[in-house]
Amino acid sequence: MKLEHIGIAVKNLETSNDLFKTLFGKAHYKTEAVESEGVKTSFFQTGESKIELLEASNPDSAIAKFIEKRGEGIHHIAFEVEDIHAEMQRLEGEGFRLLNEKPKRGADNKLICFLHPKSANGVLVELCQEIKEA
Ligand code: CMX
Repeated sequence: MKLEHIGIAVKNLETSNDLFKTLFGKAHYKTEAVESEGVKTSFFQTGESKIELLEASNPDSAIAKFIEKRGEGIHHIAFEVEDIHAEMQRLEGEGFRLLNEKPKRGADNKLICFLHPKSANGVLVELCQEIKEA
């Protein structure tokens, strides 16, 4: 598995885009709203991996709940896999708790699946596989 990105929950995407632009010395390369997850996101390229900033776009979203409970900060780490279906089956067989039965469509042209942090030493893990259009 390759570290694809680290997701960081933020209160205000615009303000944080400026902050991380200053940190990295370059701007984010895209923003994207994922309605199904209730988030607005932006992506920065950092070497081979990325940083994804996440702002809640509705009060019931996972990001809104996370910020309310724990404040801003690292929300998840995402690993790129070749075959997400096979990895989901393998990891479920190893005792990890999958948060979705089937891969769903996430930001940045990916099929994604989350593993519950309680089954991964307190870390919310995302598996992702690039969607290759036929
Ligand atoms: N990292 C580590 N621990 C987390 C966490 C996170 N991101 N989010 C919640 N937790 C902890 C909670 O603090 C809680 O711990 P305690 O019981 O010790 O207090 C525990 O996990 C369980 O929390 P919960 O109240 O049962 O569940 P929540 O309603 O907070 O949901 C989670 C947590 C992970 C199941 C839910 O956020 C989820 O399904 N996430 C997957 C989807 C997602 O995160 N989408 C947003 C990103 C989308 C994108 O990248 O595009």
